[in-house]
Parts: sequence; structure tokens; C-alpha cells
Amino acid sequence: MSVLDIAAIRQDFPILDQQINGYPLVYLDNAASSQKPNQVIDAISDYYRKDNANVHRGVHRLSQRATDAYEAARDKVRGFVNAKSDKEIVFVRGATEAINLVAQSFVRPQAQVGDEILISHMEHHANIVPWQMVCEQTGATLKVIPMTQQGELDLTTFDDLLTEKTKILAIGQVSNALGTINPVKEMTAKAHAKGIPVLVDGAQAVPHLAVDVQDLDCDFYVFSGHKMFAPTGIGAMYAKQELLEAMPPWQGGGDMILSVSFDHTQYNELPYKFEAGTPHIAGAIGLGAAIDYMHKLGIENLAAHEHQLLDIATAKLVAMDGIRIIGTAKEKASVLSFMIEGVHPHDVGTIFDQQGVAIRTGHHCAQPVMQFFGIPATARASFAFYNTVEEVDALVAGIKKVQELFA
Ligand code: C6P
Repeated sequence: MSVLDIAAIRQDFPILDQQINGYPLVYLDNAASSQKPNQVIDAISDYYRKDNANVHRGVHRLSQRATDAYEAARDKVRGFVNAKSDKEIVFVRGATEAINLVAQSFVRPQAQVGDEILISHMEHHANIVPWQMVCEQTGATLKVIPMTQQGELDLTTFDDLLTEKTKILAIGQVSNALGTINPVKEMTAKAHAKGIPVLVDGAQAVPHLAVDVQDLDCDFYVFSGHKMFAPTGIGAMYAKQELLEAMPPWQGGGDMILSVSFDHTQYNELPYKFEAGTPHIAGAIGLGAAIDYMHKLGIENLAAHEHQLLDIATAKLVAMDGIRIIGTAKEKASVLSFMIEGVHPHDVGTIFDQQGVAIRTGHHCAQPVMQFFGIPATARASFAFYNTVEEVDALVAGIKKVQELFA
């Protein structure tokens, strides 16, 4: 069914080869955090074994090697999202930190009472709360693009919400709670037609879709490494160079300066102006290794396999009684959120775990989505390229088990 040799790929992921409660682990919580291949684990451990030192600081050999590896990772990220220059890639802790950076450094200095910040109803809290904070700080107002019962954005209302008051459109490319793929390229073009800058939250997109920031033409694109087979604590922010040049730094400290005196500090050039303090060097190297790994397999191949799994799983759940799928958009990636009639999602998750199946249950840090559907939580299965059709069967068997127990 797939051009990928999934059995061979699974050999690269040592964590998958274990038993949970006497059952083989079935890891279907990839939207929360994905597993890491040996290639990433080895890159990190090689760095600590052979090259560990601080970057941009030392003339000694280890520091030079660490710097070279860190900057090589930046260039891999640049290629991964097809940015024009390494100056446009800022390493951050993850999507959350990047959105806070844009909120505080780009939007806050220019927002005033009466201005608007536009997000959508299906955003993760990381793309809601930083904007609410800017609204509190500036008197701007948060506006929300509504969604339909299918979990698609209402694009007619979107057009009306783009006004001369809008300071930024901040929109997720793929919803973590619903799996919806939003038409961010078209939305960006519409926003730009009115002179409105655009931030795309790519946290759930980068593991599944090939991203080209020049084609999207977005002004900011943010993501976390840990959802794309890289370590936690590292992510990246792409931003157009002219915007980064104009923005003030967000955090101050070492490495983001050219010179410091008590009278005046001269900031460093891009992208270092936005990387205060010692960065997560090993994390960046691990992210670079994850990008190499994804490229080797072919991002289109990964996407095709995951899409097949999603289609198979969706068809199986649709055919079952007592199952409600939350999020039925035409364009979806990886995520299958569902409710089992009469059973709280937390009980679903616990019973699944007893059978070795790891899914996430809860509001998925997207409480407005739960409020929209009038539910407290969902059970969420999310696929990665190392998942198999047999694991989809384990998901279905888990649901049947829950239904038997609660019959
Ligand atoms: N969603 C999930 O289980 P961080 O925590 O900074 O790495 O990523 C935040 C984030 C931002 N945007 C979207 C669309 C996301 O899905 C996430 C993280 C995880 O769905 C953990 S809550």
C-alpha cells in the first residue's frame, strides 16, 4: 500500500519495540509528541560525546565544531521550509515561544486601542493566549473566525473580519484537535491584499505536509521540533527578513549583542538578535537530523502513508455504531478525534492504555473547540508514518473493548 518499508522504518525507532501491559505498544499520540529515530538520538549523543561546547563564543576547536553543527542545523531548517536566507530562521523553544515572540516584539509595539487581532475558533491555546495578553497590554480586541459543524473555517465571514483595524492574522495550518487543513495560502493572499501581516502556526503541519514559506508568502511561520521526530525544547520561527530587521529584540542577554556598555547596547545581526543566551545546541542538531531523516524518506511519501491510515481508520469508525467523529473537514491530516457514546473520553484513554494503545484524551489545549461542539473532551488518535494498518485495527479493537465494558 505504501512505497515506504514501514517494518524497516520501525527498526529506526527503538521505543516502539516494547510491551505495555503485556500488549505491543501502539503509539497513536503523535500530535502530542512524536517518537525519535536512532538517527536523531545518535546525532544528539554524538554531539555530547565529541563536540560539546558553547557556540559563537570560543576560538577553540570544540566551540568551532559546535558552532558549525548548530549553524548547519539552521541551514537545514531554512531548506526544510524553503526560506530565502538563514537570517530568517530563529531557533526557539517551540511554537509557543515563537508566537509569544511575534506577539510581544512585532504586534505589541504597534497595537493600539481599537485595533484587532484575528485568529480562528480552532486555534491551540498557544495561538490564543499570547494574543489575549497583547490585547490586555494594548487595548486591542481579539476577533475570531468562526467554524462550521464539519470543523472548517467559515471563509465568507473571514473576508468580512479582515479590516483596516486588523494588525495580524494568526492562523493554524492544521488543527490539533480536529485535523482540519486550513487554506492558509489563500487566506494569506486575502490578508495581504488588505496589507495585513500573517503568522502561520505550523506545529501540526510540519510532520505531515511539505512547507514552502515563499509559496505561502506568510510573514511568520512557527513550529516545534518534537512533533516532527526531533527533541523537545527546540523549534523554529521563520520570519521575513525585513520584518525581523525592523522588530526590537524580545529577550536580552548574551549572544544577541554586538557591544554593551552602561550607556548603550548595540544588537547583533540577524538571526542572533532574537537568540539571547546559550541556545539548545543539541536540540538544534537533533532537529537537523530529523529533517535529514524526513527528506531521506520523502515528505510526500510520509504524507501519503499517513493519509491512507487516516482514511482507513475514519472509514472503520464511521461504520461503527455509537461513534461520533469530531472534525469531518474535507481536507484533514493525521488527527482522528472521536467520542464513544456514553463513555467519558478519559475512561476511553485508560482502557486503551490497558491494551497498550496510547492516545490522547482531553481538550487538547483547544478548549474553544470543545465549547463549540458542546463536549468536555475527545479521544484523539493521531498517526505518524511509522504507524501501520494493524495499529489501526488495534484502535478499532480498543473501541470495541470499551463498548463491551460499558454495554
Ligand atoms: N499541541 C497536542 O497534543 P509546543 O507546546 O510549543 O511545542 O506546541 C504548541 C502547539 C501550538 N500549535 C498547535 C497547533 C499545537 O498542536 C501545539 C501543541 C500538542 O495537540 C500539545 S498540547
